[in-house]
Amino acid sequence: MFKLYYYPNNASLALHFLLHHVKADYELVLVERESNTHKSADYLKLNPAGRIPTLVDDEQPIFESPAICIHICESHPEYELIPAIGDPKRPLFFQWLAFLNNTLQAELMVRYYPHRHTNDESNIPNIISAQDDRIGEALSIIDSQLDSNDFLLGEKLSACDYFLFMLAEWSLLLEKSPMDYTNLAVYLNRLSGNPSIKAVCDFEEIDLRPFKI
Ligand SMILES: N[C@@H](CCC(=O)N[C@@H](CS)C(=O)NCC(=O)O)C(=O)O
Repeated sequence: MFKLYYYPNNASLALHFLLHHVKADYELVLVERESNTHKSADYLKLNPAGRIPTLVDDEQPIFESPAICIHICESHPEYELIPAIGDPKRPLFFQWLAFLNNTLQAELMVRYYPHRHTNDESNIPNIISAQDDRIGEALSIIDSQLDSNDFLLGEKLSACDYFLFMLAEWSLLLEKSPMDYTNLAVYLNRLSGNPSIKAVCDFEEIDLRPFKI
């Protein structure tokens, strides 16, 4: 039995897609961000970083979304959302998951929370503009990968695609949205019809209309 500590459209979203996809036995626990519950003593016992998400598997809390992502996939290998040990695609799975979390997600965090990265308010517009360029570079790399691939790893859906969909959704507000990239637009439009994405976005009240082409 899994317990996912989540908040709508936060870094828990990709994991919510995965739990839905593998028909896991899971419970959702809403973390009240408005009242800073993620900084409460009880929550910090589960996740000392005070971030969302946390997954509790039986008694074991796990934090960091890529770690949780791999754990969910490996708990349900029959769904093949991660290539098996020995499959040449497995290192590529780790490569893309790391790129999504350590590069694209990290750059988005700076973009949306620029005040955490300067003590001088007047720097904020420069930080945002620099981040838009860096996010654009990451999206271009992904767009090229999708030039001849239906999914990030090739012809088959993996957990990386759910992770990317979450980050693309966060990026919709940028001046150059992911829907402005030729291959990404087709890919995201297709993913927006994925049954787990539809069900979870419906539940978390996330509008999928921007992904229509
Ligand atoms: N590296 C972490 C980052 C998680 C993260 O930054 N979550 C955001 C929500 S999207 C959060 O908890 N923000 C609250 C805060 O930074 O205080 C992960 O991928 O799990």
